[in-house]
Amino acid sequence: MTAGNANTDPQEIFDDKVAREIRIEPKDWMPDKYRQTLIRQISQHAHSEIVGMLPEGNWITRAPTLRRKATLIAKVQDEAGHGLYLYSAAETLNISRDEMLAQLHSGKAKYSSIFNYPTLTWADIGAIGWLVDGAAIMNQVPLCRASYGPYARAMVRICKEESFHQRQGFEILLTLSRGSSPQRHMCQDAINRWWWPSVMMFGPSDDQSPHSAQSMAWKIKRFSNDELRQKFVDVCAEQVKLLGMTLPDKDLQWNATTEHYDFGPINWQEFWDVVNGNGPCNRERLEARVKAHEEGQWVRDAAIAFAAKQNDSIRKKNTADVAA
Ligand code: BYC
Repeated sequence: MTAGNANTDPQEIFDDKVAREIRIEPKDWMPDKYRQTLIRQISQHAHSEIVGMLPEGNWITRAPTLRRKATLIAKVQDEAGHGLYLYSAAETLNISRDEMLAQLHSGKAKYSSIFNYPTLTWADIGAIGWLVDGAAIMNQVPLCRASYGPYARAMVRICKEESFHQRQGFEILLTLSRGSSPQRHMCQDAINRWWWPSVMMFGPSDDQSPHSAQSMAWKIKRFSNDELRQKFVDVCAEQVKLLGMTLPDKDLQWNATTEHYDFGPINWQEFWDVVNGNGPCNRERLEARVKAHEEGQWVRDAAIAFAAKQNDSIRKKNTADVAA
């Protein structure tokens, strides 16, 4: 596009903005498939944050010390906040929050596979922080540069908070790894159970990922699923040494040629079983979500009534001001 020769073709204006790294904003024209892709990804991301509160919430009453309890409550509360920023970002694409929640509750919309695994011991809270939040950071930092403005801006704060979450998880594991023999065993056992599901979080391999190519062309995604997965493996393979623990992969080995860690085959059958609703906790998670939504109806009603009352008193004050 050249100055003085204003382009009026909406598709060309959109393509030009994406090419020049100018953010797409809610009132800009965008291709319908771009809008739908963003609604799909952002709403699924929001659902993951909200469902992700459940496995951790399970440990708030059983956290071993007051400090651990306070930290875990703060982390779970952060995740509620992440869900809210993301639902708000998705709403700018012309979908209501009620519609998104209905899609989650009916099983139509996905949420991250990782939250369909159980949290069996306190060490699982450490493993979730280190591995699950670690994988989330790897995936989400590039999303701060996503082409859609509201999503990219929401991700900045989310990533800052995820970084705190990851450290609290690692610190829990570090404490256990320096503890008694049962504590060390619990630490290794949690790593063993959470490792492969965390590796799967990045989604199907690139040749099996139907959305990646288009999402990368639109600059929603900046790295492919496999690229991010490899970065994650490389980081964790080093960090696990600080814990004096191991990752449960006999094929994990530094490759001096590629300058990356090689790793063993991923059980994609397990991944798709979990994604398709047949993981260890899918049913339990969805039931808990629907129950919380139904039981929270009075809170939503009260909030709406309070907002209406406030609007009414502002309106009355404005009328009185005009009359005075
Ligand atoms: N689980 O073509 P693909 C968090 C689906 S929150 C379930 O590669 P795309 C945290 C995918 O949706 C973590 N489904 O898709 C929260 C698609 O199905 P549909 C969540 C998965 O979108 C609380 C199909 O497989 N993070 O970390 O290009 C506490 C084909 O996949 C998964 C985000 O949501 C999965 N793991 O790439 C602690 C980040 N993977 O929609 C931590 C934002 C793939 O066609 N999302 N599928 O029915 C993304 O970056 C991308 O959407 C993905 C998938 C990389 C996840």
